[in-house]
Amino acid sequence: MEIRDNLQIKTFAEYKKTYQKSIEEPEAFWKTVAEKFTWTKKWDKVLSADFKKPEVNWFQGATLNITQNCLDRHVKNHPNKNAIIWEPNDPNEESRHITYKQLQVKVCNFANVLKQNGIEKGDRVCIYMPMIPELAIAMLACARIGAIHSIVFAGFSSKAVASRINDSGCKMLITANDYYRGRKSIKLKEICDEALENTPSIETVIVYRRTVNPTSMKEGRDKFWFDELQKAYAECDPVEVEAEHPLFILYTSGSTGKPKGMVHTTGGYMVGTTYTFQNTFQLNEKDIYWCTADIGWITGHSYIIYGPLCAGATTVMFEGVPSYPDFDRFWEIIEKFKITHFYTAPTAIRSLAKQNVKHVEKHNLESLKVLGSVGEPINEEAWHWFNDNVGKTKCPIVDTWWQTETGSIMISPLAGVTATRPTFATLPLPGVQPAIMDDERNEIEFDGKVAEGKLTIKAPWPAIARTIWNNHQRYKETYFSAYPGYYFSGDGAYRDAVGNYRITGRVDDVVIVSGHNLGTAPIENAINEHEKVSESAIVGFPHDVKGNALYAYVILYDHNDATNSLKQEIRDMVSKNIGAIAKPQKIQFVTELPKTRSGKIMRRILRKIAANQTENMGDTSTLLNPDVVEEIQKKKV
Ligand code: 7RM
Repeated sequence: MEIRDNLQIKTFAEYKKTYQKSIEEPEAFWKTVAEKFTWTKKWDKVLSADFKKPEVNWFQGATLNITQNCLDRHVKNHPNKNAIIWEPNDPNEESRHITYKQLQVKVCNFANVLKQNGIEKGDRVCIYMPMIPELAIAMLACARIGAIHSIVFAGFSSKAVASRINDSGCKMLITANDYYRGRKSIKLKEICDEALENTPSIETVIVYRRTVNPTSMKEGRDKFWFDELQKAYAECDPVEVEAEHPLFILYTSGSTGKPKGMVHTTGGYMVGTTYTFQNTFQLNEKDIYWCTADIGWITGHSYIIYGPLCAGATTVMFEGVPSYPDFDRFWEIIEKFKITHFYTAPTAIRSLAKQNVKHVEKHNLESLKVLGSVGEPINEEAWHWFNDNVGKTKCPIVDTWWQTETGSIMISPLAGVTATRPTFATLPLPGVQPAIMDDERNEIEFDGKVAEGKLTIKAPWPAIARTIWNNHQRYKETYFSAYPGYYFSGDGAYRDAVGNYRITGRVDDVVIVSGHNLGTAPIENAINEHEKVSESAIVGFPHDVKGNALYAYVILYDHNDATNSLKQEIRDMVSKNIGAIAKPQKIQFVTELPKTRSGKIMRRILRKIAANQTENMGDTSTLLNPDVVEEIQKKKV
């Protein structure tokens, strides 16, 4: 598979034709795509699946190694092309350019470190590292020998690491001593040491020295990355694995209970992420692609590493934050590397849009061709700011809807090929069959009229997660029980008269007030329509009479507007747009909402505050802004 081959859709007519074929003859369609890849043995059957069981198998009987597709193949064709360009947190530290050849050597070298420490095919390896090339090297080294990586975002707490290690029984932990993110120093090894007090399955810890600071090491267990490399060969043959062999586990938080270890397998995930990468972003050979996500999230797995590298692209990795040393860091990096494709999150766009526009104007962004957005619905204002100030109205914005569970992009414009529409993810990628379900749980078939309801997918696609680690029952209940025969996304969607999809938000946040099911997303939308409101979050809290009542947390553009009369205006607005039943009982003006780094509001925390159940807040270390929790609590109404 190379960047531009005849699988890249180039016109709207071609999209239509390809989409039709992918739906009518899915096996024939995906076979053509899969044939572009390197397999050690071809499949006996392209697809066998049953969403009722549920069970999904792609390319059964085939064997492969994904690193042959993202490394060896390109080393043959363009060894000196940059695979990874890395930008450090500190702009005065040197950036690193790693070619495909160099990356292959580093991956193979480290794969031997894994082997010499007893890691074999099928073993789980936990990776807990900052955004440095060694994180990519560690994950690819696992894939090289068929070990299953479980990457834990480096912003997570020791408890979060320990519970993830224990859930999947990891034998090894790969980490760094410490690092800087913005101005903040993070002592990663110390966090690991705390976690390691309760992780009996870990035999070895490999520590990469990111700084020269002293690091405490436990004799017999902890080993430095470089010491181990010295002892290891540079060549390592790829281990042949079955198409359905697990490639990685990635934990995603549920609305309740412990995180779910989503299991992604090798063949389908490779085909799905690469095909969607090529078609969504429409890269050319010389383009420089930058996705600002952390590799600890699915976006980083699929669209910093596996998709781009399998396609032979140059992918940029950034260690820092958008605000350090100043709010122009993103724009500076785009100028520095002449980025052509820039993929980021609405939360980042909104926070940068709040800054003086001079930060953007200071930099030459002419290299940009395509912009992308992912993680949450992008509001109209943010969309236009991005389009006008960053894209200078010349770059299509691909608003990509997908999930940890889907593995690859599901609904999105194809850059420059299909039309964009602000706030709409628009059309499904080939092979993806979305469906909208009504309140009676029936599908609302597309008939040229608008529709709104719950978003499901009615046929398997190659990169879907196959199970939850050690808990297939929970997989079935969470995704395949609400609508038998369909995958339920947990999101709501609106479909316009020509078939464009707009994601309206999570629907699992439903509150029952006096027996009425109220989705929180539409109420938030109504509140956000007030000109003084920048953002809001609605949760339910127990109420003697109504069962539940609604609590609204509201951010204003100008906090000085926080008055009782504004509260009344907000209630009226909800009344008018949705109905009196949806009027929030309590409204609290806040300056920030608790958010994950990918921009998702943590409603779990807001629910606890509203219900006065603040003794046990649970793990708040996944928050971008943990301090905000106390602030909100203090001013509770
Ligand atoms: C890729 C990722 C998944 C949830 C999903 C949605 C929301 C993601 C969009 C979006 C509107 C988008 N995986 N979401 N992308 N909502 N428009 N383009 O974020 O597992 O972390 O989150 O994110 O609610 O269900 S995730």
